[in-house]
Amino acid sequence: LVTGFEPFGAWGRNPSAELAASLDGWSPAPGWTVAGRCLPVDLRALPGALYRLREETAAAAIVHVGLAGSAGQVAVERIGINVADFEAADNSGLLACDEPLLPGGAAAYFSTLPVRAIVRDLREAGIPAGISNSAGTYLCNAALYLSLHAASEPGSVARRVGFIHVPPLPEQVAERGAGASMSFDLLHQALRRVACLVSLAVEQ
Ligand code: PCA
Repeated sequence: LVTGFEPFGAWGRNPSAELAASLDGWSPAPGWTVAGRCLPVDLRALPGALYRLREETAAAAIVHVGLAGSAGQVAVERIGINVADFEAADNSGLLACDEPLLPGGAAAYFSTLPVRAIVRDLREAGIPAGISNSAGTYLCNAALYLSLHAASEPGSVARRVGFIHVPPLPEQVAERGAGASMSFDLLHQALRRVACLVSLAVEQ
């Protein structure tokens, strides 16, 4: 399962959802097919959306993807934390403040993607990438934390779960005036490489 997010805030486009859609149906390895889906930028709707996608796909691996306006490279997230604390409202108008995602839940979960191997592979392919130690405290961190929590429960079929933040597209940065960007083609290539590595990691 590869997910992106719908547009939010000042971003009229979200490349993450377009990337997920562009991978839908693609086979990264024999016996594997990507389900590319879109998640809402809505904290109250997110747990249900994640649950339905787990039920629909029974995915052996989950790679969430989101837009990070300030990212200068493909950022492979290392950790999801048990907090929602928004600087701007989500698409439902909710402005969460110091809210646990799961009251009484673990403080944090580490990504179970091979984060170091992914970064190494992308860099070797000429794609700027790095490990990020914070996915923020908005919807992206929420998706990472909630999916890692679900994967830690008995009976879960998701063996590898993680999150990748992508920079905005060049045309998005051009509109705003300044900042780093990466082309859709390069991001698409990056996610294909990630899907291959993750399917291999599950089979190992
Ligand atoms: N990025 C936001 C939420 C949706 C998205 O694509 C984030 O980084 O939390």
